[in-house]
Amino acid sequence: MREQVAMGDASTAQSSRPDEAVLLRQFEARIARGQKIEPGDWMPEEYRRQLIRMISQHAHSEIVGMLPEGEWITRAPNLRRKMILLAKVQDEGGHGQYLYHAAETLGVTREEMIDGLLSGRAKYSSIFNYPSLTWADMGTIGWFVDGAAILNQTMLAKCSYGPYARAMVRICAEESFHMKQGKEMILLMSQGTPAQRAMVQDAIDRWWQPTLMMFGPHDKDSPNTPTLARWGIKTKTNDELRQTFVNQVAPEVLAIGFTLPDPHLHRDEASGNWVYGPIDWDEFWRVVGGDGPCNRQRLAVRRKAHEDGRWVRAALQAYAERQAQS
Ligand code: FAQ
Repeated sequence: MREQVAMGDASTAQSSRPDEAVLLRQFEARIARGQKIEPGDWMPEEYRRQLIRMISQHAHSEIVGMLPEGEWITRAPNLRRKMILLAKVQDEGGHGQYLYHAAETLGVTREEMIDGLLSGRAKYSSIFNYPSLTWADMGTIGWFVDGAAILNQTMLAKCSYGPYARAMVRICAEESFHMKQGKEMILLMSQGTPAQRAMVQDAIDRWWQPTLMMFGPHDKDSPNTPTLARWGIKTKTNDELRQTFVNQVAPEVLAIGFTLPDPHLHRDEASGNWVYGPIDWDEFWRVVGGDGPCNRQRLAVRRKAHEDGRWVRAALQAYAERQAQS
């Protein structure tokens, strides 16, 4: 009897709903035509899962990414630099908000995402687990880290999921300002005192490899890329973006009289690419796994911020409930 009911349900469902394979074909045809997928549209569960994974990790990265630079706001050398840094860190907070909103359109709640971050289950970019030791780190983060983020995010601005792509358009415009202020700062310091130049060289030496790691593992070790590429979320691979970054930034670093900490680095005349040496993937996976120089510190700061904000959330909730009743 139970079996009959179950079969009856299935046949009713089949007659009233197009077959999953047909839906998938229509979905993939829309992506192939360059149309965006929007929140209410049918999508494969794996597409939804991948997007939630990536967008929430991205949102967490923006929020944790506020910390290495936030530490320098009170130590900026003058008012102009303080205003620029304050605006940049505030922008990162805004990016996190757009991205949490974009992920919410896929059915995940803000609470679930924040819980993932604070419990240590969720990932965020490895780069933000390195310490910002000197003022030159502020310029280098802008130049390298925002520069790397822009390359990745310009690609994502064309991705197949509408809310993510649209969030990226504004984020990229702001990241572009971030990158330029970093580059300008380093350019200025490159013309400064020997102590300033030494400080910049030290920052470049510490941030170069972690920035290359930001793009993710080599393509052969990147399990998510094939699915993301199939459905138009990633249109370039980790290695392609990393190579574009090295091609852009390596000659600029050398042109202003600094070196990069890579004895293998050279320009390959045949391809025009700047060839770089091996990346320390053991270090990368250690950092991603929670054992980087600042992982514990970063999460402790976020947990405290969450606790400190508890009364604000409670007040907002109470206000919303009162409004709903009136
Ligand atoms: N850190 O299969 P793949 C910014 C994980 S925003 C930690 O290649 P996928 C702005 C990956 O999640 C920076 N984990 O993964 C700013 C996966 O694990 P899972 C963040 C990493 O997704 C600037 C596993 O390794 N940007 O900087 C990392 O195809 C300055 C296997 O990897 C985004 O999030 C990593 N670096 O490619 C803020 C952009 N790389 O999840 C403040 C959106 C890989 O299966 C100051 N995300 N993993 O357990 C993406 O484009 C991609 O997710 C990639 C990774 C390219 C990051």
